[in-house]
Amino acid sequence: TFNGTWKVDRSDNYDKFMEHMGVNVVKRKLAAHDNLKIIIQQDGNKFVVKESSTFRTKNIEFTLGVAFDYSLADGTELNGSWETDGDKLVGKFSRKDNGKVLTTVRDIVGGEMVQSYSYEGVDAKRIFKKE
Ligand code: MYR
Repeated sequence: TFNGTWKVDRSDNYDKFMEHMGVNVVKRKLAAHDNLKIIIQQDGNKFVVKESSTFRTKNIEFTLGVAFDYSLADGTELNGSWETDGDKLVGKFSRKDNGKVLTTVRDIVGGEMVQSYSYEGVDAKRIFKKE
């Protein structure tokens, strides 16, 4: 289950990933230490996600398989949805500015939540520990 409070512990290739997304160096430096915390509450197909970081606090509600809007901390707007694939959550989102697709997967591995991101052939991961 994904329910709980997750704090980012470490990231893999996140700077390169953001660079590929077009995030400028100043924001990338800040994002490297964003202290991202994600509180996930799942009730059947419905999710409430409370996101907080040094950039912002945000509440997101969505239903599996139903598209919703989401904006990244730098203002980039996405639209897409999460679905389940076995024990994983798979998100497929499109950028509104260029139509390109960002896919993301959440998986629990050894008690940690691993979120991987893929955009235009560049992959990154952020790994969260449960609080
Ligand atoms: C949520 O479940 O947390 C809300 C919806 C998340 C949508 C997709 C997140 C992609 C984040 C990519 C970060 C890359 C920054 C350049």
